[in-house]
Amino acid sequence: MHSSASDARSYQATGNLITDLFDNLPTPDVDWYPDWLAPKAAAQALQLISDEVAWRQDTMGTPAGRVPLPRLAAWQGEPDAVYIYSGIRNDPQPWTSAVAELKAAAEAVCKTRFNSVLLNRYRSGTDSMGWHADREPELGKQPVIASVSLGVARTFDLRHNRSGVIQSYSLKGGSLLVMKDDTQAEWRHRVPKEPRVAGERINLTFRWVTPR
Ligand SMILES: O=C(O)CCC(=O)C(=O)O
Ligand SMILES: [Mn+2]
Repeated sequence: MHSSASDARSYQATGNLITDLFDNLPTPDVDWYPDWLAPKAAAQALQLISDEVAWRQDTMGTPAGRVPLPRLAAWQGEPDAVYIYSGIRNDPQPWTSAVAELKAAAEAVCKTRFNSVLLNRYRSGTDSMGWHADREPELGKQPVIASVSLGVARTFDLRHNRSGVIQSYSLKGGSLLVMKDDTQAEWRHRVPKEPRVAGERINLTFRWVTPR
């Protein structure tokens, strides 16, 4: 007969090992407020922002030529908050009123100032954003980025660069996810395609861009 005491010990050891593995999972430096806006305020902001923002269909270069990005976008902010990506200089559009209101509310929670916002509009579940980190030099080393979501919930994946661990959030309408500290340096993030999602989502990421 094998000793049941030794079996018990090995189960215990395995149990502790698994617990330790989970305890040691890397976690991103984020603050998560799932119910940041009341449902009515979130629905109103979605309507106002869809209507008041000058949405653009940007394109990206591929080996097969330029193709439309799978989403609409806009950039608003102070006149000196110029943002360069893919070699393109993006002068901000002036703040519109519903966007400015959300900015003030996000500044109050984050206890920091924002001088710009990137707006992304996912027209349905087939719109998306691929893996990236927001690491442009004008954002600084440890940027605070306040991500406000309106409309249907979409999955937001954060993948730890070193371990490959993925932490997923469901960014529902009215939620606020604040990414800070080493989140951009140590993680990438994306909004994957979810073809079964029918509705529209708007996301606003408020940022501080070093003025040029
Ligand atoms: O839509 C989102 O939740 C993410 C948007 C994003 O990563 C970005 O604007 O850089
Ligand atoms: Mn991003």
